[in-house]
Amino acid sequence: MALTHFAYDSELKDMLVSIEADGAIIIDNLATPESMDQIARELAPWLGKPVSESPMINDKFRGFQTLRTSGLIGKSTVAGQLALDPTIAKIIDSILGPQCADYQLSWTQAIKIGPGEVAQLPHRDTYMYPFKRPGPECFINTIWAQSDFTRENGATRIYQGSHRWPDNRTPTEDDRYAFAEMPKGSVIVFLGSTYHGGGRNETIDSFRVGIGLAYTLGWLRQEENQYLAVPIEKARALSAELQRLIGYRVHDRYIGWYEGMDENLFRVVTRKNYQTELRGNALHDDNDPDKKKA
Ligand SMILES: O=C(O)CCC(=O)C(=O)O
Repeated sequence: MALTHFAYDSELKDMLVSIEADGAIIIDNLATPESMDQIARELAPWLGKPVSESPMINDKFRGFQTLRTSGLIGKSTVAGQLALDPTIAKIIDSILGPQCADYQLSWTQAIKIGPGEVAQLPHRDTYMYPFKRPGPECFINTIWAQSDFTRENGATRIYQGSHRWPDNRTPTEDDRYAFAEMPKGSVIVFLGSTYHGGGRNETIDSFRVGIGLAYTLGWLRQEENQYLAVPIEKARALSAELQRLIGYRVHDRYIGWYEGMDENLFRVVTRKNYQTELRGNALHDDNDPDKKKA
């Protein structure tokens, strides 16, 4: 089944219903083609290299025909604008909000899949967090189409409904997946627990460029170390909103403080009565009835 596409001004509640059903949605043309051209220019010093000089290590998971660069908030002003997109913010807030006082940016990566690349191993972005699945979300990813995403050039593959799979269920050959086919400027939003992977690039000359920006709970360690990834002089020049988003703030009064800190950091929004239902992974869950039987 194809993924559901929304217009940039669609109702939030409709988008949330679709994410709950499929684990992913596409919002068409949320960014302008001009901003996508600008980000391409900003990232050209990294993405313009041959794949053999990829700033990130090429391996079986990351692909041998794929060029990647991270630390995007320090490299591109457009990446910062996309990270703060108000439509995305409402979605993230609705899904991660019940688990935290405020969410934060976790991972940034531009991914340029080149001709001849094979399909990436399907995976969940939440592997490194030992919470039991299915369950409340701790991570949401967005991949913006800097180029058109097509089935042929490596559009992300999404296993619809896989966010409901238990921990011990992984994709098999029989599982069907949808392609995140979308025009440049569109974005796919998917849950951290949704199985997905970069697609195979069957073309001889077309590159698929995605701008990945993922978010996590404000109290959880970010996947990418934003304090090191964004040089401090660049971080100082960001807007206060973006500084907070990448982690320069205190979560709910007590996580992330330091002696001599700016007291304004204490003034971040504190969500009343948030209460996470995240629990440890089933492998370590003493309350799991199946485990007791064994
Ligand atoms: O490039 C994509 O479409 C997905 C990439 C991805 O999931 C990853 O590298 O972890």
